[in-house]
Amino acid sequence: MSALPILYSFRRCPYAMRARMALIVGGMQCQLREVDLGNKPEDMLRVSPKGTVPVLLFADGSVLDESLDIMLWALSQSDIPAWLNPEAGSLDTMLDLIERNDSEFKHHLDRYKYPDRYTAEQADPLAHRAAACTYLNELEALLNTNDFLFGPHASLADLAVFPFVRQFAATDSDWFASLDSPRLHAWLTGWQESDLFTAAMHKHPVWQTDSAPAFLLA
Ligand SMILES: N[C@@H](CCC(=O)N[C@@H](CS)C(=O)NCC(=O)O)C(=O)O
Repeated sequence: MSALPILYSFRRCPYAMRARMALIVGGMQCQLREVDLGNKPEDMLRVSPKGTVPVLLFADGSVLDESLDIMLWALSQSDIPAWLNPEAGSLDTMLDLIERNDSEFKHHLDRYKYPDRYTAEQADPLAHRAAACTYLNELEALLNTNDFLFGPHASLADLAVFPFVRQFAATDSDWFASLDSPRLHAWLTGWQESDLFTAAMHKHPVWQTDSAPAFLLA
């Protein structure tokens, strides 16, 4: 068991969610350490001083502390359903869409969901909600041709983007349901109800140095 990688995670963090989903898809067993973001473990900060989750620490001491790097590593270990080689695109086109999720869409999502954190900018949450729809409309257009973002099967892009769309939708679920985006609604529901997401959202108590090991894969 000591050779297993250790994943420092936070259940409700969208970056950690997508890393956990990719690790599960890749069949990568890990020791899971649920982190209290208000009281981060020193063991985690020692290997990744920037203090964000997820962090994946390997037995040889190497570290991946960006969620996308963890996903790419996990899926490349066992890319059985070709999550990195979608039918309707390429790794590069997926990475472009993910990059825009992580910059443009996340920018608007944060200002829509947490306007109190951006009072200095005088952020108008509804203006940011409207701006975020440009990205969501692009997702809807992609989903018009296929059930998933880059083809008839799920891919890296679906996993990477879904937790952020979920967060956006939950900010005002009635308003989101009123959008004329039937393909996006179906895609989001499918992911929210998936066995993969259910497995990734398993609850673990906050890790303490004397906790018994917990594992990502049941
Ligand atoms: N670029 C990083 C971002 C990770 C990130 O920002 N995670 C948040 C939680 S959702 C975090 O750990 N924030 C630090 C804090 O709240 O102290 C990644 O993709 O892994």
